[in-house]
Amino acid sequence: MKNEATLVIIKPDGLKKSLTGNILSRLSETKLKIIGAKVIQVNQDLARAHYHHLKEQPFFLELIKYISGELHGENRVMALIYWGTNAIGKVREIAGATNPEEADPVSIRGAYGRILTTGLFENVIHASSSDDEAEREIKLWFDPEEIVVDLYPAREGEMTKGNKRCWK
Ligand code: DAT
Ligand code: MG
Repeated sequence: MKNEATLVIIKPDGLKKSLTGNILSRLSETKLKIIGAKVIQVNQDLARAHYHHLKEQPFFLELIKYISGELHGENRVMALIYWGTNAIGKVREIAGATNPEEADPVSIRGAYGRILTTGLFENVIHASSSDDEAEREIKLWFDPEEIVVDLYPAREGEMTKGNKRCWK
């Protein structure tokens, strides 16, 4: 079996409810390796790019508010890359079904998720659903130097990228 990489996002509800430790403990049951991790604020562009496949859905705008923290007044998410054999399937299994009420009760979404009165699934974590999606998402959320394994071909860039800040 080949090694795979998969993107996990602990969404704003997970951080707001102080579930980060619990979720990381559950994910460690997979025995996969964390090869990248950071806490970031999700801007509109990233949110829309991440969920572009759902842009025709009636819940799209609320989903963007959810992942960007507007729904919870909590603009942090934790982004992680897990790596190892069958990483995508292993993480999807422990994450549980998209709908937290249909998810296995001992899965992460089954244990900690809920459905909002608006109907949006507040399901605590994101997990990549295929190899292609994982590559697209990891390249969207991480720069090559933030990952300790050379996952995909990269090129040398300029020392300072765009408006990226550096220490004084
Ligand atoms: P997943 O996150 O399991 O890959 P997805 O990519 O289809 O599922 O959807 C992304 C997010 O959108 C999901 O985590 C919660 C929300 N969502 C999906 N389908 C929904 C629905 N029918 N009603 C409300 N929210 C939904
Ligand atoms: Mg998905």
